Amino acid sequence: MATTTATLLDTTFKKEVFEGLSAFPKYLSSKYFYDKKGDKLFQEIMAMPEYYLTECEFQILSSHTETIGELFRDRENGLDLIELGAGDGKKTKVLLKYMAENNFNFIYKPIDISENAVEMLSNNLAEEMPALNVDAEVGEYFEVLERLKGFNKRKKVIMVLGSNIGNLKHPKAIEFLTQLKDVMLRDDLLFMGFDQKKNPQSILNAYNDKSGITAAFNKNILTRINRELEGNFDIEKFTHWESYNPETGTAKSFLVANEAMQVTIEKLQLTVNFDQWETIHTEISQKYDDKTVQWLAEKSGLEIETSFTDEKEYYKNYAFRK
Ligand code: AVI
Repeated sequence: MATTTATLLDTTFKKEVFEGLSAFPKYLSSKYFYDKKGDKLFQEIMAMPEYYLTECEFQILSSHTETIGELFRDRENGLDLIELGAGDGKKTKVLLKYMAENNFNFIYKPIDISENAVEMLSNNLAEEMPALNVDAEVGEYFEVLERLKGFNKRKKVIMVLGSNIGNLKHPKAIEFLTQLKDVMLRDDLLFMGFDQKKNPQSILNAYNDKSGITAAFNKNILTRINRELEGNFDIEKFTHWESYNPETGTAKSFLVANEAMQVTIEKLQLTVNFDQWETIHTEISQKYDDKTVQWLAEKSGLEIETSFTDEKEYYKNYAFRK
């Protein structure tokens, strides 16, 4: 009996890879960068001098710790600090330490799509800050947000660092912000990082480092298809390509086929033909300015309460209320 498409495409990963590689132009979602190897490569990206985002946000949280901490505080009932996409928690620890040392009554709830990241963070916090009340969870943002609706009724501070919102196109970003607004109560806060528009060369360098770590990160999506879906991509035949449009603030990553080739993906019963120089679009990393963030907030029913920036004004963290 012939396998039906529904039986064949029985996971979101399979379905989205099938759709993206059958489309013209071809695309794949950057959310699939993050397997064990992808997580490790992203850690390396965050430590690269070219990838200024991490250092800028760390500087913001370190130089405004008290103001940010006091913005979060609820002296009467305490608060729940929920972090979406917590990663290794390096930046958050600055705030957690301040809160712990200044008698905040709070629970820290880190949420990440990577089981690996959540486990490492929980173990690390248990060792470094054993008195901290941590309630970690693995899950996709949108799915976890649903569950947050029934969460404690005391103040919630939802934190999304790392300019993770930049990996969503504006309509999806508005959908995401609107869903966050929907789980917020009147006194809740949303604290979010937005990488800012700046000298275009610095942005290109951040996404096209000389050591090739970002290239390996981008290509990891093909390695993953080879391993998990029995594909036969010849990774060496693809070039990592980055573009930045200073008008729209959109950085885009592509994989470019260096020659014409045919790729088969057994588990999808799919043959993909590439012309020479054909592309797979893999990621957007949106850069913002105050006007754009204000527009996103208005579209999502949120209000900007305040914002914090670093010395070079490369990056901003905004606090929103509903
Ligand atoms: C996770 N995200 C915000 C990163 C970014 O800057 O778009 C992922 C990344 N892609 C290439 N370098 C880093």
